Amino acid sequence: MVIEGIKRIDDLCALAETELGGGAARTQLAEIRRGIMGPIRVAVAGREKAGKSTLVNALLGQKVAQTATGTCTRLVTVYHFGFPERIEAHFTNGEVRQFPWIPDQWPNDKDLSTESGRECLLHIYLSNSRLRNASIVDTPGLESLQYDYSSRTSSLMASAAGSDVYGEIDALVYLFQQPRSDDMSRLEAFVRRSTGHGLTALNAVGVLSRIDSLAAAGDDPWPAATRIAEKYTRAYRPILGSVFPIIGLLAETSTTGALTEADGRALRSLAAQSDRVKQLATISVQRFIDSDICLTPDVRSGLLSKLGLYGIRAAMEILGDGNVELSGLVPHLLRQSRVDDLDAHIRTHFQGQAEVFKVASACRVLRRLAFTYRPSTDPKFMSVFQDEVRAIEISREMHRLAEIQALGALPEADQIDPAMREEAVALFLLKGWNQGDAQDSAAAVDASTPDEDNLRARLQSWQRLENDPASDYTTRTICRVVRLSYMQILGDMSAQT
Ligand SMILES: Nc1nc2c(ncn2[C@@H]2O[C@H](COP(=O)(O)OP(=O)(O)OP(=O)(O)O)[C@@H](O)[C@H]2O)c(=O)[nH]1
Ligand SMILES: [Mg+2]
Repeated sequence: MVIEGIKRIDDLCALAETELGGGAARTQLAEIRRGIMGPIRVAVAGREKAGKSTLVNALLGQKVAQTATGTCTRLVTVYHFGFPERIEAHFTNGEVRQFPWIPDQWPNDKDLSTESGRECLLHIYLSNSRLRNASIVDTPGLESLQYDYSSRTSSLMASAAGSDVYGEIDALVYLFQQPRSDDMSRLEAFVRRSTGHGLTALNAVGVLSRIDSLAAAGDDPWPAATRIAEKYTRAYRPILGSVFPIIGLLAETSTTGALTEADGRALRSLAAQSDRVKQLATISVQRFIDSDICLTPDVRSGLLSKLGLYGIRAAMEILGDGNVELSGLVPHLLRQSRVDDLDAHIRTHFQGQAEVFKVASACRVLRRLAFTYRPSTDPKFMSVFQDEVRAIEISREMHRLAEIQALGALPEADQIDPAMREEAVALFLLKGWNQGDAQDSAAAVDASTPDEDNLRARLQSWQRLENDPASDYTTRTICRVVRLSYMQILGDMSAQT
């Protein structure tokens, strides 16, 4: 289903392309059109070395993003479905350079710089069917530039193709590497910068990454990981839909088919050693590297880079009984990575609402373009442009987004009494506005008397609470959304009679 807002945005961009001239504005309009017609764009962000690129590879089932122990991802990189497979570097001045996609061969620094030192955004097109329903955006670590946190974030985002890259994403996966005392303040700072990007618990989730390093070798990291993830899910609820604990490395190795037959043989010969030898050799990474256990140093370090110590132990345990083949080992490791829960969340909660999120992010970029003064642009056009952006923003489809967000905020709105909260849930969840059936909508709220007077009375009580100076921000926001929902129903009812 293509919602009407998408077509309106595409038409508006086509019109603006001729009116706003070339350069950065044109690049942004092209970016909006590409984004609005394509699948949802999910960004993976977080601290340096949190395992972002590893997770990107795991989600794609293909080792495309570079991963390393030193700082690695330096440019925002968007992976799209497309053919021929290629890399496009989009520069801030509108210039686009193309390179063939050859695995493990990236354009060098010279290819990706200009005389004025402009940065670029990389678009990589791959014939990977996992990209059909969601494009994935890999980002540099939040501390990879040497500014203070907030300005660094904004300059990082603003540097991407002359636009704010977070205006061009529709959903976010935020990685926490290890629980740290400043996680909350960092995420809050990130979200403060991103509120203009419309990230809410609906289209943002957290990931507690690299779970295998949470416990000492030989101990099970999952009880602690589950406890921390639950604690973070509660603490971050208004911002993140949920926090998933995962072992990204195991996920990447399993989904990308990185384990070779030779790895399988090496793991099997490890598994055949006595328990004591195995235990001693895998006490620590260093011990495993230094040990003289049956494998060459190269094979040992290869296994470590694909599985980590936890993964090697897990594989030995699975292979221990001698009946499991390599093909049987991989699904076990994938399950142990627990990436499937995150994958399912992205598919149901992000892709399921993709159209609404895409219109919302396109509107945010269009709003900036529409309200930027340009002496050479026809003022009459600018006023039409601004009116149309506002009209799309307050259209039914965008109100749906506000309703979904308000629904997410209701549990925290303790200034709203339980009966009114229940009324709002019924209104948001059951309201049949999408089909424009006002009677059904009204009946969802009040099955006994779905008449106009009754709805008006309800609308007024929400309005009173909205205008009450004692109401906090969340309460006022929810009241406003409910009031507008009632106004829509009333408008539909009068249109139908
Ligand atoms: N043991 C273990 N290592 C991991 C895991 N996830 C990633 N790594 C390793 O950690 C290192 C950094 O991973 P990346 O995916 O490059 O991290 P990043 O967040 O993209 O790093 P930057 O792009 O430099 O910010 C790599 O050597 C990965 O193999 C994990 O779950 N467990
Ligand atoms: Mg990276």
